Amino acid sequence: MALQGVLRPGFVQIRILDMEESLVHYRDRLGLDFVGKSEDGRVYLKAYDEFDRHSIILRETDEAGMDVMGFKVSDDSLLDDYARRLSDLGAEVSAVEAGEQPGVGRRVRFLSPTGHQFDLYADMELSDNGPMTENPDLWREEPHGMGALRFDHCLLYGVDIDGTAKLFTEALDFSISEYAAAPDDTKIAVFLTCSNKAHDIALVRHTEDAKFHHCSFLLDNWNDVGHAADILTRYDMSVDIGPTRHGITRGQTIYFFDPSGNRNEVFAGGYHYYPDNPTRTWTADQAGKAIFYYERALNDRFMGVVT
Ligand code: M3P
Ligand code: FE
Repeated sequence: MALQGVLRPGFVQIRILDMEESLVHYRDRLGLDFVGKSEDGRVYLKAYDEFDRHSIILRETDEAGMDVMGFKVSDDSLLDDYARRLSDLGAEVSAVEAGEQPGVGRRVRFLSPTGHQFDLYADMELSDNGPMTENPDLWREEPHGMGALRFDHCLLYGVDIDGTAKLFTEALDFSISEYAAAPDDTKIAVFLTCSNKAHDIALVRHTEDAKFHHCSFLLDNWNDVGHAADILTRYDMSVDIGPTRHGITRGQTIYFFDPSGNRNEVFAGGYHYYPDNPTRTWTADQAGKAIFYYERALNDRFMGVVT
């Protein structure tokens, strides 16, 4: 196996204001499967094409946003090495005990300079409702709602995006696939990958730390992005922008809000990244095209509304 180390975003724990309406949104509209509820009230969901037990965790509280984003690592023996590399670079590192989330092993937690919490973990139980493995059909149960295949990435906002990007590149071996910079070379947005995907996490410079811009789910194709748009209108859901396309990453996309005001994205496509690829760059005067390739203009709500 060539792909080792940090494999992919594995989970995100999202703060929501009302569990019942959030379940309608994430289960019935996005099309995730309900996995279970823990004693503390958190609800666990997964997308139909994911093998692991869960990927989305909803925690009911009085303020929307993201608690923590978890990355799955190929082997438990790597966790202590990552913890040391992160703390050598000045990150605050702590341990989360096995079982804090049902079916999940020990986690290494770190706080980034932009004020976001991230976890690294190597072990999560397999779902008994994951993709078939023997003579596999396309799916065990036909996809419902928007038909989200998997949790794909998050975009996070904060002040010191260079500091957070440095942790991901120097301690966790991510690559910068693409970035946008101001005329003085200050980075405005950084797209980072640990895989063959155009991005696994993205950061945008912002005046406030610890902000959540969106979590994103993969769809199969452009027609499914259109189907997602049909669902958004049918159920009178709050749309941000789209269907459209990104210049950065080239994904075909639509953005909308969950009932608590957290932004979600569903997308299809995007290029394949290899670690020997040169970094793609965008200048600030082309930021409109970079973000919305068809509109070629930014939208204040997209840039300004975060949880
Ligand atoms: C994406 C994506 C910026 C760009 C967002 C791009 C700067 O969400 O999935 O490619 O907000
Ligand atoms: Fe995105």
